[in-house]
Amino acid sequence: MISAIIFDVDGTLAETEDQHRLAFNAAFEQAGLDWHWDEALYRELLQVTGGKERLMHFIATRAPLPQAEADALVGRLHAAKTALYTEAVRAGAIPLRPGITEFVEAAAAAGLTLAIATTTSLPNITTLLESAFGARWRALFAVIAAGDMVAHKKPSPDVYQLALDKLDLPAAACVAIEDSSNGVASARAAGLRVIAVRSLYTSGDDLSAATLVLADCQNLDLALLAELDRAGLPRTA
Ligand code: XBP
Ligand code: MG
Repeated sequence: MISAIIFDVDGTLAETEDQHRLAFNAAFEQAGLDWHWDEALYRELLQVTGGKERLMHFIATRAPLPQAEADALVGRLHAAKTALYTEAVRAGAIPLRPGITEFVEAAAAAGLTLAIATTTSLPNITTLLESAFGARWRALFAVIAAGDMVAHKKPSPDVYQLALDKLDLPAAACVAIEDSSNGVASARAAGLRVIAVRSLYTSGDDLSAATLVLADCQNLDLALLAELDRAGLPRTA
């Protein structure tokens, strides 16, 4: 029986990625760099999960620097980007995806435990949840497993494994909600069943490793969890 739902954040709870992209670009400008990540480039760079890792990959492949300089620059840029991103979220720039609030409230009312397993930084999550649910978010979400709490980010299973450890539940008692192929791979590698929901920046991702693929979050329903508990659920794309 499924007793807990583990949510990804970026692309799943909210369409955050364009705000991340804008915050990266604003941080570049503040630092006097002429770098600009347009949507097409960002879609490509998203294959590298984690903002600091994404920056390091960009420097290594397109703007090479000595390693010590790159390390220092990535630290500074990422701190500036996090401040800019959280400021925008606090100002209400990022609503939750349609259907998420209803699904979260229904799951909580049904006594399911809710958790987060994400690559993004902790302040980004707490700011988003606070702006969406107010102070109640702490009561709604029992566990948060975030990017820098583990050694290896998605598609490694580490962050889902951490969420399971904190929940003190086996993978069989949980379902993950994801939007990207890296996220699906991470959850599957931790032994979880996965409901994948298509999102803007991951629309081209192969989600076929998910247990079930939905077109949008408005299709999320508690009845699906009961269906997942039954064998032979057909995959839909
Ligand atoms: C999301 C990410 C994150 C955000 C940026 O992946 O890769 O890195 O783009 O967050 P997922 P930070 O949804 O699979 O968890 O800059 O805070 O790392
Ligand atoms: Mg995601």
